[in-house]
Amino acid sequence: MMTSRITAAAVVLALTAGAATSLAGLELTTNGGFETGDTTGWSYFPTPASTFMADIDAFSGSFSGRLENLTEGSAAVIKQANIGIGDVSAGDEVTISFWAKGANGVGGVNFAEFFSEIDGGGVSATEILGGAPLFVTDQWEFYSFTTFAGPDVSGGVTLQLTATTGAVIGSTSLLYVDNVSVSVVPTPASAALLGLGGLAAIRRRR
Ligand SMILES: [Ca+2]
Repeated sequence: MMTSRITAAAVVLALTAGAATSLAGLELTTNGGFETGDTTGWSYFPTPASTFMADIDAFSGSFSGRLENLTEGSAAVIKQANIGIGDVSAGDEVTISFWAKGANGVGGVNFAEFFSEIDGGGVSATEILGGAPLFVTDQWEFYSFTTFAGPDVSGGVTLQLTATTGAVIGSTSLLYVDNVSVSVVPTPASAALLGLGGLAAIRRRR
């Protein structure tokens, strides 16, 4: 599986490099650094005892995003939802990165997930970035993932971050994020098709 993934990435990277002078991506997020001082650009799905706010405990600039969930056995969720409509195409290479820290009590975890959205509802691909919880610590750390847009992104793409608690008394989850970025390197049609082929190969092997 790793071989397929690397090969697909290499193919798309090589074609993209040949077609463009720069690999700099197009940024899709709004207020990824929370410098508006509020949660503009973010969708929030609370639990009975969760909070989401801009916080002055920032990695850079003046604010970060602070998501805390104190309800056992639940997930508080924030999203950059349905971003990049018209800018991201099927098979495009997408890089997701952010700084994060946090504190989790008794089974609390944090996930970063990436969805390829279909216009009108549903998804064409979902991925837990890194394939596991983020394992945040009390120090700011950098997280970066490269993936590919799914076969239908007519509804754009979504980055979802969670503060997920376990179903045990005292389970809590606190997540700070800053400089959240979702960037796409638009690919020529031929590269997008090859990228899709690579994705299909990866999916078949799962
Ligand atoms: Ca910031």
